[in-house]
Amino acid sequence: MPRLHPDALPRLPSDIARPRYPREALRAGIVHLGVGAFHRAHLAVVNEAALHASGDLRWGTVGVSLRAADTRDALRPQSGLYTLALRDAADDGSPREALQVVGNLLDVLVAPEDPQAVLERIAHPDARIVSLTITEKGYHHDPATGALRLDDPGIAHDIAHPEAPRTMPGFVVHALNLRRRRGLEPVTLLSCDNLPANGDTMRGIVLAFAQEVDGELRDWIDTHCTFPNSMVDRIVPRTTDDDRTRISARLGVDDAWPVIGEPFLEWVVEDRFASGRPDWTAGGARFVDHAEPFERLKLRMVNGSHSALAYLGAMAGLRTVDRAMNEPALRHFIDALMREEIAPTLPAMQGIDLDAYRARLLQRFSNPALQHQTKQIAMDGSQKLPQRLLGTVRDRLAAGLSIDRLALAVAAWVHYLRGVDETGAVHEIQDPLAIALSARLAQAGTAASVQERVAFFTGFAPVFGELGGEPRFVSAVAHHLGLLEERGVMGALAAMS
Ligand code: CS2
Repeated sequence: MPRLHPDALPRLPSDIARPRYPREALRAGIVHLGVGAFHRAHLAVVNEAALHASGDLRWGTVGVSLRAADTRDALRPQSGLYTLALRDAADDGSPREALQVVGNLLDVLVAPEDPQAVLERIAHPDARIVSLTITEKGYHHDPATGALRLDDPGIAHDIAHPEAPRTMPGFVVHALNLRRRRGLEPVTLLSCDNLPANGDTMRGIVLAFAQEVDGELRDWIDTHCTFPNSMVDRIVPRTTDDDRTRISARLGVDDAWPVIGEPFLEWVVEDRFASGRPDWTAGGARFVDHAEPFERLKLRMVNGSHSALAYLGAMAGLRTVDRAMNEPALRHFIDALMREEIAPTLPAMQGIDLDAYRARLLQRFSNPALQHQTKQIAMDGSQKLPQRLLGTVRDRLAAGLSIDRLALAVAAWVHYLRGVDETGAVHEIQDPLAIALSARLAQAGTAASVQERVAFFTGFAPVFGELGGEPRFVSAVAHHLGLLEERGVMGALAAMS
């Protein structure tokens, strides 16, 4: 089968959407760091709609992979084109999908191969927005406090090597230095990761790094660049070989790396852009003055319950989120977790009906056409738990409210860290703090009771902050971990309802 390529666009089946603007005239107004499946199924798609609506050709995208070359290797022969497949189930339960070939990704740079090319791309006069989806660990921060870890080896390396950085803060700050020296316009730094106050967090990290390089650079960035907060939401499971085969067959050409997503999409962005922006409202984005309430809603409701489902589901041997949702006890638990413990911590928001939000979320998690792996969501728990579950725990404890269901979710993470599920299948702990976590667990394991083990484990400040010293938290997590160890996931759920 020939490869997906601009020359093949006119011959695609007529039901497949495709770029309708002169791609060859696009300029790279956006440099996107972390050009993975999520970016290609979310920001790039919204940007595509804006291009179609406005015809403003300043806003093409150059993607950057900070680590692997696989996306570049798949997409360069396709001249950056790829397919988005939006999947859900028809009324009879059969999977259905709508396909769109997306065109605004012009090129993909692989940072470790050519760091200079990445610096020059961000320092290019055409660049106006640097957007990011690099996952939580790409920020090299302390998950509990949000502060840049100056002792991180990658950060220490990058402070000393302006010409060949390796980390996001290194690339961004050294490239901004080039822009400043060359008298170029400032840029907007747009974090689209699942971090609390992602723009403010990014700003803190960039300014802390810049301070190490040059105080004047720090002040220039602070005065001229902007860091809008944003909330992004679309479930994007990892692409499988079956997806590749099925989608290529429908296209009639081979797409080496299509991306899969649910039809649902939300993007709420603070309207603070240093050097202009596309009109992303055409693709469903909403511009607001303050995104923080939307982020909190999303991180706690969507991601908090997603992580709970992932750890409980994975330990019970349930491979995908929809299968976990098919277990009545788990579905009931997630519904009650949101209704009773998460939703009451959220401020009232105009236009948001929390019951409807929860009902739609249960439906989204049940989408059988996504096959979203519980173990994919289970990754990087140390980076995710603070904003997904622990903030809610803190708010409830401060108000003297119960944390029973939240504590089971946290206990499920600790249970998952033992590396083997209830069916005996072994899983690797993929987490930037995996070594520290397993060392802590091993040390805690020598103590006598589950209470003592949890007290020791939750003393791990980078994740738990001061919560490890909170007896109500430690007791509740220990209670549930004890049940999980004795009776398994279903037994622990049964003991709760
Ligand atoms: C998931 C998210 O992998 C994960 O940790 O919880 O990627 C989730 O699917 C998205 O944030 C939904 O918007």
